[in-house]
Amino acid sequence: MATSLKNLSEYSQDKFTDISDKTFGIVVAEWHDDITSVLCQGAIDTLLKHGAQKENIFVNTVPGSFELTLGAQFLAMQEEIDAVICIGVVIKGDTKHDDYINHAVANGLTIVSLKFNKPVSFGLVTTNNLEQALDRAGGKHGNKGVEAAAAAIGMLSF
Ligand code: RBF
Repeated sequence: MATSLKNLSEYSQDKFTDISDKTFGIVVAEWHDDITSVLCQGAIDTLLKHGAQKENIFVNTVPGSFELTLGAQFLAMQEEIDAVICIGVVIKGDTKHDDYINHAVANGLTIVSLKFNKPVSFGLVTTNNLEQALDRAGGKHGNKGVEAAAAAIGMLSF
């Protein structure tokens, strides 16, 4: 995984299970969609690279990151979905909206994952400014969508 010392979205795939028959739901927030679309593509490319079938990847959008939780729940409750990947970008502003949204999403996705006993990965990029977000969407800090997909595959391999 990427760290401040290791910038690329590297991950260990030694123990990845066969995902050719697995079904993935991706929820993408429309806020900052120029960035979330890049993260989403990173997630899709990663699933395909590791053997997922294109027809087994379902992408849905929600208005903003706050809605990722319910979007994830709509997907997780479907029996045929094996794992859910959530993508959003929340950038700090003049108010504390980012704190409220980020905590709500982190807590909400945890609950959905435990409620449905399925991997629900947290591809929420939470930054102080636009530049930091771009750095994490195919920039110098890799692509967090790639890492969110890798986490979902990793948990399916658990
Ligand atoms: N949604 C995001 O995905 N990213 C943001 O950076 C973001 N900033 C917001 C800032 C404010 C002040 C508000 C009120 C909402 C913001 N939202 C953002 C939208 C939020 O996730 C949600 O879609 C709306 O609050 C409607 O429930």
